[in-house]
Amino acid sequence: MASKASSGITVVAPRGSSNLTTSPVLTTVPPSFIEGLINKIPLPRWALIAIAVAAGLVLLLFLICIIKCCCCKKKRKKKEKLNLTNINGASTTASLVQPDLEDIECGLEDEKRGRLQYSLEYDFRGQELKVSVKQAADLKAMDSGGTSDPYVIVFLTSDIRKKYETKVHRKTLSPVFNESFIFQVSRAEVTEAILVMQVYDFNRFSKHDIIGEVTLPLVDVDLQHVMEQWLDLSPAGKIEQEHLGEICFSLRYVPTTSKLTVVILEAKKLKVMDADGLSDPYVKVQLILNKKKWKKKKTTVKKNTLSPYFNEAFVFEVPFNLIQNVDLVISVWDHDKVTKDDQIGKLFLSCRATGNQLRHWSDMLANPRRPIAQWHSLQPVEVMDKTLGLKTRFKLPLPTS
Ligand SMILES: [Ca+2]
Ligand SMILES: [Ca+2]
Repeated sequence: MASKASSGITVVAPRGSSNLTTSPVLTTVPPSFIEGLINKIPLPRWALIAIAVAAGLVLLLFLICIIKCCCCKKKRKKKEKLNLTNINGASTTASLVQPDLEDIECGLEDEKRGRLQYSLEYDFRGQELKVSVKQAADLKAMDSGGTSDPYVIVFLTSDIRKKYETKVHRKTLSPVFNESFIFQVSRAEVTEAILVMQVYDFNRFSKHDIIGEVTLPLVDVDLQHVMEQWLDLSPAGKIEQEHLGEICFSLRYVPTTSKLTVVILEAKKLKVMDADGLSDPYVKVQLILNKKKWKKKKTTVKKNTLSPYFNEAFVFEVPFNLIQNVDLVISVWDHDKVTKDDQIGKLFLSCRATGNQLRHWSDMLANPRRPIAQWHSLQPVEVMDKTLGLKTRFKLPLPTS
């Protein structure tokens, strides 16, 4: 006679059988806990196995999904961008803290660098050379997106410290600049000078790449006439540049609380200032209001290094009505035990700054409450002081800060 067990498995118990040991129902051995549980479920065993396999697959898919989502989030964070309008009304694009993916070099070596159109005009009476950067075409793509963010640096070898910079044109290989720059240069000097126009690719968080340059010895140019022409860019590196180092810091401004926070993060490739081939750098953070020194703070000294890591934050109170008139001056110094400390280089950010510095300042103002980090190249001290209109040797009376 067949009796149906609760598990749905039919067992046969021979009626009247006295020999219990040969009974097919081995009830003397108690089933394990899991076995008991399985027996309680009113489904056939194959169905249970199928369900278990399906559940395992679902779990595996779920895990794969979680891992994939995590990776995507990281990528998205890197690519996160904000379209801003800077204070001049020109549209700039900035990503915060994380580097632009487009700014990662694509690393392809291509012979063609592109061409540059410019014009020259020398005013013999005023002893002024007017250089107009017109446009560029077929520029080499420096970013992984197949584009570049070009701008042009213009200088004369007679005074390589006096440099002009055009605006950055984002994501284009044929930018139209139409910007003119005036160099005060005497007749005697002009024939010995070489005009250098370097086309760079802007990168927010890494070094700007040089796309190519045009070098033009002015002795070969007939300055009696206005000249306009296209020239192919050649590989850069002919003109030696003074390298003072680079510095990375973040800026954050909260208009409602009037707090300007400057975090000095790190510096690299600093100029060697000491006989041992190293320097002892520290950073001064200074605010200038209406060309007068206003507030000043400095980091600790990092001994014997050319790539110091600071990560030191400074908070200044700057009311919103004054932020347009303030210059933020960042200077890197070398500490010396016996002699006076030397300045390695400096730069300033404000509404009257240019190029990279103006961009960082505008991005800060366009993104209240957000810290925005960026690398900057240090500039020669004398040039910056001249631009700021500050006296280098004589200290102005300091207003109490
Ligand atoms: Ca770029
Ligand atoms: Ca030193």
